[in-house]
Amino acid sequence: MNGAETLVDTLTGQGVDICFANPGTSEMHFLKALENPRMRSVLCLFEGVCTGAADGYYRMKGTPASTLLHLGPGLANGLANIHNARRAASGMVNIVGEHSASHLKYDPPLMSDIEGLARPLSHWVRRVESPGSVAWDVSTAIAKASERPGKIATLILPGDASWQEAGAQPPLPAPVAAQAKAPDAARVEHIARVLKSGEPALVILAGQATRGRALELAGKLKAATGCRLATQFFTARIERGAGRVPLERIPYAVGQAVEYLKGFRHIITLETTEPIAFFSYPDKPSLLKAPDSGVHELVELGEDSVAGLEMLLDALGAANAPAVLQQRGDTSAPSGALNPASIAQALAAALPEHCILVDESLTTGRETMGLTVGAARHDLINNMGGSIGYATPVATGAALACPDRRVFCMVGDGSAMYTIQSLWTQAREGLDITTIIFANNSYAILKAEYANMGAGAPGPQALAMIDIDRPRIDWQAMAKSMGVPSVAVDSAEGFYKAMVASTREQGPSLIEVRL
Ligand SMILES: Cc1ncc(C[n+]2csc(CCOP(=O)(O)OP(=O)(O)O)c2C)c(N)n1
Repeated sequence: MNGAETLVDTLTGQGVDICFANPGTSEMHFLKALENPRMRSVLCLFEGVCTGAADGYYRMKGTPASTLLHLGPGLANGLANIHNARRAASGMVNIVGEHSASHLKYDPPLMSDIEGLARPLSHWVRRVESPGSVAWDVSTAIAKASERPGKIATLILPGDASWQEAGAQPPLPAPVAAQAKAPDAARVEHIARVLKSGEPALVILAGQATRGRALELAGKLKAATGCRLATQFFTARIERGAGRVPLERIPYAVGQAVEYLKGFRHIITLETTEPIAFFSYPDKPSLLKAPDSGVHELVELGEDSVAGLEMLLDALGAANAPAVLQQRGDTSAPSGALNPASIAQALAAALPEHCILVDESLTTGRETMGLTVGAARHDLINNMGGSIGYATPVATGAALACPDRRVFCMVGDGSAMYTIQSLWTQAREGLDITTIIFANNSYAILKAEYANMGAGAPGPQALAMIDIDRPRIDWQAMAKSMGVPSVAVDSAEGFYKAMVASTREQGPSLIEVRL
């Protein structure tokens, strides 16, 4: 086997069996190696789609995908969604093609400092020095990406290391399942005392704590102590809906968040920090809690939330408390004008059991997603890094991770334009994804932020940088050009019906919601 074949063989041998790829000349041997039947190769027409898809795949599967990126510029195109993935603690293995060492000395056009581009957003970067080390190198990359929390591992693969015979490889270390350690017992005892005090406490959950057994245990904690349970405004993945433990959401707007938090004497965190503002503003605080409330870290990022909550419930003698569960909410179909509330109501009515909801709706969904908490059970995914253009790639990766579940991708028209090529991959792979474009022809959030920053009312030049209505984007033509059927709606009942209709057909579809 040559180096590229050894690399792909090692990836699949260690469970990394999907590659989101955008290849170039330096990756032709890698492409040949992708003939390996154990590897699913998915072509993406922009590298930001590759890296965002790897993020979505990890969020749902919990194991890293690989990407194939073309030298420094290909990696650079993928960096914004690597940033979002890193912030979401998603692991991924990036394979970045490179010229052979013998060619680099001539300073060819595509030469760049790949390590320099990769390092700020990767936890681990290595250049393959010879085909003889490729299996070792990629298995180290996989181990790094699989750590808990997940890590960004970037492996640079020069052409000659790809095409030369790899020969015998050193024996690989046995893969070690990532183990999160339990939090410190003294910390848990302290928090038990805080909760026993009866003073108002807010428990903020993130990471692994917003799903599965940890979420159930949090529901018991609430029942036993009367504490409230919340998430930050953005969370990597939440299991929610009727029958699950409901989590409140700390508001996005600084004033609302300060108001929400002011009554809590104690803030207890699991895999997150105390709430902070998304941006700094001239006259608003960065830290959102009341100055006299205490912050107590129960579980650090990378520690085991299940163990931490079990220890805490034991310390409180509350292991057998029943969890507080969400009741089915109002899931009647709405009618009338489209607005954030009627849109959320339509979602609550139409979301099918077990679906996945990727949210990049910005102003359209910001205040109203609470209305969907009593919908059928679903997973909700948010953007953790604030770099827009994450949703359609993440939806693509989530659909590949969970082929039996429909994915709904709510995305503002401005955000959608960053990575709209995802639709093409969705059509090609036949993925069950409903993309919902909120077409307000504007970067609406920036209008509010203009005022929040104290800049007053935007003048015509500023507005021209915020409105995206000239020319108007033709979403249905866009979808058609990439092989995705679409419908446009301008009423709440029309949106609801389109949502339901999309679940009856296989493959991707797009709903343009005209606002
Ligand atoms: C990579 C990147 N570029 C620019 C921004 C700044 N930004 C934040 S929101 C936004 C516009 C979003 O518009 P849209 O998705 O249509 O949502 P709306 O605000 O209209 O609800 C922009 C440009 C960003 N967050 N990330």
